[in-house]
Amino acid sequence: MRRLVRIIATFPAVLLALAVSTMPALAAIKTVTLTVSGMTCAACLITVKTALTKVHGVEKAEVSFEKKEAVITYDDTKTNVDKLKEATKNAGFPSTEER
Ligand SMILES: [Cu+2]
Repeated sequence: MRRLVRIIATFPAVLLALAVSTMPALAAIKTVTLTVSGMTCAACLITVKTALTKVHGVEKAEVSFEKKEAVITYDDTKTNVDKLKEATKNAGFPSTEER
């Protein structure tokens, strides 16, 4: 009986350890907003969106022509903001991170 109590008592600690060890995987998904310059029509938007979506690690790229910005959801273990900025620049639309 006493052993059972001990097992029950250690259970939350095991759960906590498990939660902490799986946390980096959850924290890896990030969202960044980039201000994209040079977009003059809807085709530019598609170019920027395609360029961003092609980057390995990008899950979603919402590009707004009116707001001149791109909201990108990405896995930060696979890519980073510099690579995203490089992708829009290489497509002909330099961007900067919004803060
Ligand atoms: Cu255009």
